[in-house]
Amino acid sequence: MQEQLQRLEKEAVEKVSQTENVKDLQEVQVAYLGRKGSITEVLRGMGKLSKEERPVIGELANKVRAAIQEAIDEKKELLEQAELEKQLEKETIDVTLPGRPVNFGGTHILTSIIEEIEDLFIGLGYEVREGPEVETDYFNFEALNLPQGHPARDMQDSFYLTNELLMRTHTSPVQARTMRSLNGNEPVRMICPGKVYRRDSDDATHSHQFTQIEGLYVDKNVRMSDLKGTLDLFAKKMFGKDREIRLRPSFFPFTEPSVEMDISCKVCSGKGCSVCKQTGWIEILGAGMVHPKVLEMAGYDPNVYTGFAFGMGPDRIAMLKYGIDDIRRFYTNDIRFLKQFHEA
Ligand code: 2NL
Repeated sequence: MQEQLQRLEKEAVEKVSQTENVKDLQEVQVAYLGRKGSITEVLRGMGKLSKEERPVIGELANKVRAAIQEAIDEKKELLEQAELEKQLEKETIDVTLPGRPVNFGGTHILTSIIEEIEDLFIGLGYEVREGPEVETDYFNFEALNLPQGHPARDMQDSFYLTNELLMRTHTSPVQARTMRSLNGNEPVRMICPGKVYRRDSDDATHSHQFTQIEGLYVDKNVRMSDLKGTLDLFAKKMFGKDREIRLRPSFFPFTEPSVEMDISCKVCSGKGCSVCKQTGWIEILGAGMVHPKVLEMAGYDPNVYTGFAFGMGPDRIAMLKYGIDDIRRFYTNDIRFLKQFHEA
């Protein structure tokens, strides 16, 4: 039995030294020291030994076990060390490699235009206000003097969601809501930018969704000359101080009188060219004095309060400013187009 144990020790230590990974090592451990391992098997035969032999073999068995265990532990540490080194080598980072380029996003050109207009009017004491894109028929039309049956309310032109709800066709309802919330006894100076929706077929100059920015100034003694001065300042700041403006009579249901504003053509300085279609002037926005009915519906006494309003399309302004030929370019997200308006 003594010999058997010594042979097993030699055999086990030999096998341990031959293992190449932790898993094989564990198998050796089970094979010799486990509950059904060879050493355990030998010890089962101890019952047959004499009283004198038993402690001697018992001690030897313990030594053998300890020796095998020690060999396993040592080998395990070696293997683990080797595995760690292999992993570290695999994960080595070459800090001298050039970095991967990071793609930065940028502000959309329409957002830039809107922010430029906002900044200008904030400087004149206006507040920026936003409102819902899903509107009620009342605030989108009725409150703006577009009563039922008005041609602009045609189902053909708007995206109706229910009988009462539609995608707003302009940002004016934000202004109607704001006026309404002030109980008819506070002045209003506000601009409202945002997305608007029309049931149009998309082409180079039409999009079913585009942007609008409107302005509203309501107070006692607001006059047409205030509107003209404000628009002149806007045109010069936005398009250059050598620009002239001209107001032409026009019509909107929510203003009376109504005007359209042109700026003198920068390309030909008013002589006439293809950009201004030989007129020397380019149409920029619509405006007018707020219709007394609109003031009244919002809770303002039109005999005490007057106001002006204007509305323009940032899409059109960006197209004019940068010579963009197709409104759809703003919405089809070709990164090569959008990138042209980012700094560096
Ligand atoms: C255009 C013309 C305009 C307004 C918008 C307005 C709003 C209220 C009351 C009165 Cl709450 N008017 N907005 C007035 C005149 C013209 O927009 O051509 N937009 C692209």
